[in-house]
Amino acid sequence: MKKVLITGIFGEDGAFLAKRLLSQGFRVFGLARRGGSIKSDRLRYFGILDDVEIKNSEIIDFSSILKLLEEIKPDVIFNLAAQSFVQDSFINPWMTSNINYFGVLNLYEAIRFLKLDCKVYQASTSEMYGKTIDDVQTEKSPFNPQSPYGISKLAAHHLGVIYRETYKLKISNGILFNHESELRGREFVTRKITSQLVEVKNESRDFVLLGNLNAVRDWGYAADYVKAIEMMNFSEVNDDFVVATNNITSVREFFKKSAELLDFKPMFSGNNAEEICTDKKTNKVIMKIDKNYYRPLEVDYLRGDYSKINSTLGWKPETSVDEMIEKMVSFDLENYNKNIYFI
Ligand code: F7E
Repeated sequence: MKKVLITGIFGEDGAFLAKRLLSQGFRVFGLARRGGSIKSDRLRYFGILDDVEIKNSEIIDFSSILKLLEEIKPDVIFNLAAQSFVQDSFINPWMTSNINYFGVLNLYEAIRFLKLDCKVYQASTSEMYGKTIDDVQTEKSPFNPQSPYGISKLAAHHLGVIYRETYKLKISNGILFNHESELRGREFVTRKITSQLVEVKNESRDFVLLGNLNAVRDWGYAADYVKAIEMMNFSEVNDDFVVATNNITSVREFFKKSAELLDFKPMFSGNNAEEICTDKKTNKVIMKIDKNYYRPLEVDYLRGDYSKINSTLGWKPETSVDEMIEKMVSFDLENYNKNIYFI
């Protein structure tokens, strides 16, 4: 039975991936930081917490990750462990860099030291493009990160390329654009919008407070993207692939679509920090701007071209942004007041 190690197993992608791999008969190990089990809600939600072999380890501690790899000797590693909240990387740049870059360095060095013949997937990100100049981003587009998060991920991305070329490690970098789902943490804008609008609907919240409504993202469905991740790590190819939908939606449009699904009649008025959204049916304000949610530096626009992974591995997105919003809103409606947070 093939042994798979997933770091970051308690996150959105980790849970979707563990579920897929367990159903195919793999032995799945999950790296968890000591005390991190408070985040095990997603695995519990899927009913797979007892099927995953959770190992306490620290990716930022070389001896810890070395011992873990020596013990498990995985055939396949998915490195999803990260400080993944861009806003937080401005507040905690050192910790972000430590986990997102030095953690990856530790992992590659441990593999090299132990001479493990394993495949590795590294979670790269569209945040590496940062300030974009082209309409569409491919694997060849210039990188211009706009946050400590983007820089840490770009450094890890380049490290993967170097270790692949120099030491022949079987590394693939997946440049994943934003991917969301019912399992997304509520600090990210999509799930914040769907979950808080449900609260507004149920009158336990007055309105949603948001930052920059003009930001444009290529939002895909996490379960689709996890399929892409799996395809990369189970193919003979070791390369870098963009995973995206090639469709774009602004934060304002995402809010509008979510509000309409909840039977609001959203109407936007005002400009910049004074912009509000009113429900035309009731004349109630359902969204206001809070400048605290503005980023010190913003990534305005991202749109990915997934042609390479499509032609090489046959992957394509299956869920449209509208279908995804429907899933998220339905989930938040059904689970309103049930204390399911997925932190
Ligand atoms: O922000 C704007 C915000 O935090 C999206 C991570 O998974 O995807 C994610 O990074 C946009 C930004 O995701 C609020 O300024 C407006 O422009 O949902 P987000 P992100 O920063 O794009 C990439 C691919 C990753 O790799 C990351 O790990 O929405 N925005 N108002 C807001 N964002 C938040 N969080 N909260 C607001 O109130």
